[in-house]
Amino acid sequence: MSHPSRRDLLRAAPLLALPAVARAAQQPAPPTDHPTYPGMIVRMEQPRNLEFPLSTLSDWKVPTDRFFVRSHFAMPKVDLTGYKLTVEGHVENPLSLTLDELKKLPSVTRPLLLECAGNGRVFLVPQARGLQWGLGAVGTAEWTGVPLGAILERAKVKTGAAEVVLVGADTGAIAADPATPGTIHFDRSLPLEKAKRDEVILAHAMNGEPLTPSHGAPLRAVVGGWYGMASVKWLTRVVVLDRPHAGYFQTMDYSYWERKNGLPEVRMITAIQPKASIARPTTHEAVPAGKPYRVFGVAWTGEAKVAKVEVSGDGGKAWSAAKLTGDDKPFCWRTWEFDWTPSARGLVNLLARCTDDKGATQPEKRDPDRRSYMINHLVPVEVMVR
Ligand SMILES: Nc1nc2c(c(=O)[nH]1)N[C@H]1C(S)=C(S)[C@@H](COP(=O)(O)O)O[C@H]1N2
Ligand SMILES: [Mo]
Repeated sequence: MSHPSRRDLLRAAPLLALPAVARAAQQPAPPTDHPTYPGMIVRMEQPRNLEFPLSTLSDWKVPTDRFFVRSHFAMPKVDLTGYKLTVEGHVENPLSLTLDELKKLPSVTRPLLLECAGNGRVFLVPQARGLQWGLGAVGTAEWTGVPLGAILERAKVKTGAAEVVLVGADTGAIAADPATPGTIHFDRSLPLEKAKRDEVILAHAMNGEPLTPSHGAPLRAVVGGWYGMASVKWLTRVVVLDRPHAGYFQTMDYSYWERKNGLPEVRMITAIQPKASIARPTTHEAVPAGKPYRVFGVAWTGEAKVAKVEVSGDGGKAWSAAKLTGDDKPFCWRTWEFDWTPSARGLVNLLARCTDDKGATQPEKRDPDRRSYMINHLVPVEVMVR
């Protein structure tokens, strides 16, 4: 940061003499966001939506300045001194907690993965509406905060409680069909059983630092095992309901079709599907023939564990097991590698496939009932062997 020179201070002197209100108006707006890695892929300028370039992955943890950003509405300005989290609705003991009070509660630090339900949308054929995410709307970070379950315990959830709605401070209106009913907050619910689980925390720190504005400062939910839309940022209200919530972001949006007795029904998107992504080589990278190349990637799944990752160097005819590396941390991705010695020269389709310990694996073909979400069908990385 540059310090003001004496000249700057002298020039500013007349301003300092102005009444406080006028002075505030003349000052530049405070920085609204943290600096990000220059290699971030900008998927939208306003609101800012940034993709992590997965090829730069070197460790299991993604540094905060490279962690993807997904925001539906303009970033809200949350006044930190007046900030309060309220816990209301179907509870015996409604709460209103300041940030200091929240930080004094017993906290946990744990790594958790976030994946946007639209990650990989750029690979859909035909092209789908929405942000055209490639491989990098996903990341694992270390989060510090209070388990949501502990807060619900303090609020004494009444019997008959069914769901917990998490409400963000951000607001906006979506005009595209289906439109929102005017201006709404971003909100999302969790069934009470999920809300009470250890992997659901209200985080005030990310990778050992206070949350940055774009990642939801001062407080956000992190819902391990579920797609990112459940991890509500800029959290201000927790509303306990005695019935299921049917908010915009779990009906009109972030939903899919499930066929029951041949009848399609709307379901809210919840658990992450298994997926393996190849970080290196990247698309159209030149790979030498006849020499081992270390293919490197990550694999993850939602409410299960990664059991195996397989790699195919011939477009999916033959598969070989990759080596899972690093620690097996719950609700995180697993790094993997594979020594690949390509023989045939020319364009080759390299594929990776994850299977979890519940037997779920990646489909070969895209299921259109998933609309433009939960994208985990096999997508090759085309490389040039020469
Ligand atoms: N309040 C609020 N919370 C939000 C969102 C949002 O737009 N507003 N986007 C959600 C979506 S869709 C995702 S994928 C994650 C992304 O979190 P990140 O920006 O920290 O990567 O935040 C979720 N929480
Ligand atoms: Mo998302």
